[in-house]
Formats: sequence, structure tokens, C-alpha cells
Amino acid sequence: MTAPTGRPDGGVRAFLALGANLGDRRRQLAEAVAALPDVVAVSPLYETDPVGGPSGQPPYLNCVVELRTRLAARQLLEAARRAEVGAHRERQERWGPRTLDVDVLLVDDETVDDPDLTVPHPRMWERDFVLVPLADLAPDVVAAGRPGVPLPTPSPAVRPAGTLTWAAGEPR
Ligand code: GSY
Repeated sequence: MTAPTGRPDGGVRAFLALGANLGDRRRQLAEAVAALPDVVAVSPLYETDPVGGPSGQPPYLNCVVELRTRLAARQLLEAARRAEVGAHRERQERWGPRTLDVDVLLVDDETVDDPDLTVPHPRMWERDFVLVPLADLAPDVVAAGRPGVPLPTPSPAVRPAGTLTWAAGEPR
């Protein structure tokens, strides 16, 4: 594991991916954004075909948030878990439908390789439901992670679904 390098202002750039395919998806995402620490930007929403898991799952609503934070990846995982509990998520079958999933994607150049946390997220570069909203917020990051590959764009499997109005009622 390496610690984040930090910056003179004390914060680093981090990205979390949010997804929901049960319940009031938009509300759960909005409440999660409001509960997460140090959020500075929220991507547009996308309605996306489920990847993996049992067949017949409902579509996901996905977005990515950008943080400017002094928290390390481990602390961000704890914040993500708290947000999931807040959405009444029970930890059930792997890849199964859920009211809220929050994944730590990137925390500056920090790397973690623990049984319960791998950063950068090990599957992020294969998932258009992550890459399309991440490219909206940080095309530089996506381009650097996939040199020579065009930026991902919406598709029939990753459909624009508006923007989030978060809990306080303010558009982000
Ligand atoms: O890994 C996040 C949960 N998840 C998703 C998701 O958020 N969106 C889509 N489209 N498919 C998914 N499969 C899983 S598991």
C-alpha cells in the first residue's frame, strides 16, 4: 500500500462510483451524494444495463462523484459503507441488485491491495457505466488510464438520464 502524495493545499482528487437498481434510485443517489464527504462535483446520471449478476435485474442508475479530500482510500471506503447502510442496503448476493452501491475508484495516486479494498478499482477500466460518467467529470483521468483509446460515450447500454437534484434541493 502507498499513501496518497497529498498536495500543498492538503487535499487530493478522488472519485467514487455510485449505482442503484432497487427502490427510489434517484433519491438514494441524491442522499448518498449529500452524505459523502468532500464532494466537489457530480456527473450526469446514466441509466445502464446491469453488468454481471442474475438475469432479469432492473436497470441501474449510475453516476460518479469527484472529491477533494484529505481522507485516505480506507476512510473513503468507510464513508461509502455508511452511505450504503443509510440507503438500507443489506449485504446480499455478490453482483445482485441493490439499493445503493458506492465503489472507491481512484484516490489520487494511492494504491491499496487488501482483501476488502483494491484501489484503483480493479474493474473500472472495463465498465462503461463507470467510464462514461467519469469521462464527463475527468476526461484527463480516463485518457491517462487508457492511452490511445477514444473517450467513452453514451450508448444504448449507457443512456443519459438527466442530472441529480440532491437532498437539499440544489442542483449539483
Ligand atoms: O459494481 C457496481 C454495482 N453494479 C452495477 C452498476 O452499478 N451498474 C451496472 N450497469 N451494472 C452493475 N453491476 C454491478 S455488480
